Amino acid sequence: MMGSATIAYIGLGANLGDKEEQLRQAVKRLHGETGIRVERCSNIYETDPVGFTDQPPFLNMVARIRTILKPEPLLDVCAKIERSLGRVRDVRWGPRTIDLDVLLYGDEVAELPRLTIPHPRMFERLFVLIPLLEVLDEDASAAVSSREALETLDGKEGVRLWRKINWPEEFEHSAN
Ligand code: GSY
Repeated sequence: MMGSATIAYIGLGANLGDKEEQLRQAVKRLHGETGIRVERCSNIYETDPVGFTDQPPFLNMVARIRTILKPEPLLDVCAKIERSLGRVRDVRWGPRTIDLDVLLYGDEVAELPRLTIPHPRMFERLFVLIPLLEVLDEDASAAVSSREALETLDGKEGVRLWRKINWPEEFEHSAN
């Protein structure tokens, strides 16, 4: 049924509340959406805040999904999951209970009214690139640029492995 679907990558981050549980819930809710299947999940990383640095560390991860949704409906689903987990539209760059960003959508390069693909800052962010490269298809058009960006960025500071993730097995046994 999802045969003609597109592979997309969602970056997830949280730095308020029970950060790991919020990430897990967000992944489960993505997978529970009609027209979305979570195929792979990166490990979870604890990461130093980028941008506004006077805030708690984040937990970040990336999910590879297969979806029949177009990019903007997919963005709407991400916003719906953020709201369902208590996110309010808050200070730009500030702390958040949960954040879901559409990083890549197939091989598309697009400036849509509400969305730019690839995500405009993803190649500058270790907290995106390190988990992304765990789940990114070798033949994705962004694979080479992502690997090059990771090599160019200074060291791997500020990104620490927090939890190994085994999707979907261990999610089936967690609460909720
Ligand atoms: O863009 C996502 C929100 N965000 C993050 C994040 O997810 N991780 C880290 N380490 N820093 C961040 N700064 C912002 S804004």
